[in-house]
Amino acid sequence: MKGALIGCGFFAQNQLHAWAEIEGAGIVALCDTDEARLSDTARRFGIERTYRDAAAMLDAEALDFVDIATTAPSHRPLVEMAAKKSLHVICQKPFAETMEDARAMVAAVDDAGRVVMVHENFRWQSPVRRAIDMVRGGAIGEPFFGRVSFRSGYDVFSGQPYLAEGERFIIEDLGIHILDIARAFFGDVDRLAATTRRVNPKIRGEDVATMLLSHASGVTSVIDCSYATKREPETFPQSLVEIDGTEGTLRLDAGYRLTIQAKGEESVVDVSPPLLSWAERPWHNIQESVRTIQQHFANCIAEGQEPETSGRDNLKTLALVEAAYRSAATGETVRPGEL
Ligand code: NAD
Ligand code: 89V
Repeated sequence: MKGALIGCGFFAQNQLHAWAEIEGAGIVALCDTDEARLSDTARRFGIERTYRDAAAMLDAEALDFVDIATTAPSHRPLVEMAAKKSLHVICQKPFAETMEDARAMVAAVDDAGRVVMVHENFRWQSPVRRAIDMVRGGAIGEPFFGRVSFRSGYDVFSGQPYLAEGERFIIEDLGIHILDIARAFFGDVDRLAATTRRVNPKIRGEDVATMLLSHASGVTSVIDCSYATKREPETFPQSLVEIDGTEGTLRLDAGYRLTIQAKGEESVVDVSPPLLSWAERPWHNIQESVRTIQQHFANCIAEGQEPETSGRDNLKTLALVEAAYRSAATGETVRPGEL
C-alpha cells in the first residue's frame, strides 16, 4: 500500500522510521505547511515527493492511505479530504476536538467504504500488551479492581511546546491514552467522576487528573495522571498497572516488571520493550508501539478487518475524555454513553 504522511513535526519522525519497517505498506509522499520541516524530513527519510498543501498532494498522488500526524485542529478537514479521495486513514490522537467532529469523521470514511484507525498506541506498548493478554487469558480470574497510573515530572513541553498553551492539557493529551488502556483491560465505562488541578504555573491547562471509572463489566478502576510529580526514579513514559482479580493479582511496576500472583504462585518477569535501532530512551517504549500499531493497520487493511483502535472504537475513548472534563468542571458523575 502506498501512503502519504501529513504533518512532519515532532512525533511524525517516529512514524516515518516505523513505516520503513512495515510489511505491506510504505510512505511515498510527504506534506507539511512548514517548508523547513518538510524539506528536513524529506531529506532525512529520502522521500522525494513533497507538498505544502494536502489537497494538492491528494490530487497529484495515487495513494491507498494517508497518515495524519498533525495536531487535533486540522484532523477533521484532513480526514474528510482523504475520505473524498476514497483513502484509508490513520489519524493521530486526540482524534478530534469534539464528539460531533469525531462522529462526522467516522461517518465520512465509512461512507467512502474505507477504514479509519486512530493512532492510539499506548495499548500496543509491549509491556502493557503483555499484561492485557494475561488478564484477557484469565491469569488472575475475573478482574474486579484496576489502577492505571502515569505520574511523571518529565519535561514534555520542550519537544511539544503546544502542550503548555492549550486550555486542556493532561487528560486530552496523555489521559486519553491511559483511559484507552483502561478500556482495553476492563471494557466500556458506564460512569466516570474526575478531579483536575494545575500545579505548574507556567502552563495553561491541568497537569494532574484523577478519575474513577465504573465499567459495565463490574470493574471499578482508578486512572491517575500527573506531569507534576517529581520523583526518582523518573518513570516517563511508563504506565503502571495494578489489577485485582478473583484468582489473584497483576502488577506492572516501574522498570517494566510484571508480577502475577495467582493460585499460590508468583511469577516476576522483565517485560522491558526492545530498543529499536532508531529509538532513544526513554521514548523507546512509545516508539516500539508506533511500529506495532502501524503494522496492525497494514494487516487489518490486507485482511479486511477493523483495527482494534478504529475511529468507531475511539469514539468511546474520546467520550471518556469529555466526561472527565465535564465531571471535573461540574463536580458531578458523568455517563459517557450520553455524550
Ligand atoms: P508538531 O506541532 O510537532 O507537528 C505537527 C506538524 O503538522 C507541524 O509541522 C505543522 O506544520 C504540520 N501541520 C499542521 N497542520 C497542517 C496541515 N493542515 N497540513 C500540513 N501540515 C500541517 O506536533 P507533534 O508533537 O508531532 O504532534 C502531532 C500529533 O501527534 C498530535 O495530535 C499529538 O497529540 C500526537 N502525538 C502522539 C503521540 C503518541 O504517542 N501517539 C506522541 C506525541 C504526539
Ligand atoms: O503520547 C503522547 O501523546 C505525548 C506524551 C507522552 C508527551 O504525552 O504527547
